[in-house]
This record gives sequence, C-alpha cells and structure tokens, in this order.
Amino acid sequence: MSIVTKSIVNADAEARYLSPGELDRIKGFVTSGERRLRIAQVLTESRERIVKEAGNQLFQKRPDIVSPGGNAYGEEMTATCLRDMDYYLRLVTYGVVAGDVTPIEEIGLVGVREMYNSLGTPIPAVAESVRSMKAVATGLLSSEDAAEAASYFDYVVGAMQ
Ligand SMILES: CCC1=C(C)/C(=C/C2=NC(=C\c3[nH]c(/C=C4\NC(=O)[C@H](C)[C@H]4CC)c(C)c3CCC(=O)O)/C(CCC(=O)O)=C2C)NC1=O
Repeated sequence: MSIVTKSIVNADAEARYLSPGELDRIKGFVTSGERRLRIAQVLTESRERIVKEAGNQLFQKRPDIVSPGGNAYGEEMTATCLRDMDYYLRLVTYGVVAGDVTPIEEIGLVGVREMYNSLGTPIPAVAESVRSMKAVATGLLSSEDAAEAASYFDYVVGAMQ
C-alpha cells in the first residue's frame, strides 16, 4: 500500500482529516516521485544486464554453488537462480516506486528463510547475489539516485542475514 492509501485508510478509520505529519510524509513522497520513477525506469530497462553481470560476479565469488553438488549446479538450476535474482530486482523496483519496503517484504521476504532452507539454497549466497545486483545497478545511476536505490537492495540483504 502506498503512503497515500495508507494515510487515508488510517485517517478515515478515525473519521479525521489527514494530520500535518501525514500530509508532510505525503509531500515527501510526491516530491521524491520523479527521482523514484527515474530509478525504477533505469533498473527496469537494464534488468537483463544487471542480473547477468551480477550472476557472473556471484558465480566467480561462490564457484561452489554452480559446481557438482551445488544448489545452482546445472543449466536449469543456474537459470532458476538467475530467475530468483530477477525476482528480487523486480521487487526492488516495486519498493522504489512505492517509496516503501512493504511490497518487498510481503512478496519476497515473508517465509523466505524456511523456503530456501527447505530447498537447500544457501541464503548467504542469495544475499551476495543481491549485493552484486546493487553494485551493478548503482553503477548505472547518478550518486543521488544510487543512494536511494541502494537502500532497497540493502533492505533485502539485511533480511537475509
Ligand atoms: C517473487 C517471490 C518469489 C521468490 C523469491 C521465489 C523463490 C524460489 N526459488 C526457488 C528455487 C530455487 N532458487 C534457486 C536459487 C539459488 N540457488 C543458489 O545456490 C543461489 C545462491 C541462488 C541464486 C542466487 C535455485 C537453484 C532453485 C531451485 C532449487 C531446486 O529446485 O532444487 C523456488 C522453488 C520453486 C521453483 O523452483 O520455482 C522458489 C519459490 N519464488 C517466488 O515467487
């Protein structure tokens, strides 16, 4: 839910006008809108490059995961691993657009440990893949935009520590 919808739902539950604090937060959301949309556009347009380059970095750092016995060993499993990276990049774009980590949390992080543990997927390596995507993605952005985008990647990484 965006900050706008969330504020309206909260205010209406108490049949009151939006508070000065709520209006201030909405103002911040609107003011940063152009920047957030610009970031989401760059990440969306560059998604294939970001996932591919970050995947290469990951497999260089963690050759074990693509070696026999590794969770991403074999063409199909490697493709599934890259697909998961693409999922997280997509969720980061949702967060950037919403100006809020809630969509990332709800779609991609609730129950993620249990899921990866049951699949035998090493969670630190998934976190490393998101760190690599952050490095590639922020390299495509101005420093101000990179700082904003970085916080969403960091959120995902933090949830996987
Ligand atoms: C949008 C929210 C969402 C997420 C996050 C998601 C993740 C997800 N990753 C999966 C599998 C997987 N995920 C990986 C990923 C990796 N293995 C590694 O060693 C690397 C560290 C890593 C890549 C960075 C692999 C290899 C599998 C297949 C595992 C298997 O089938 O044994 C599966 C099991 C079902 C399937 O294969 O599709 C799910 C549900 N699905 C979703 O709908």
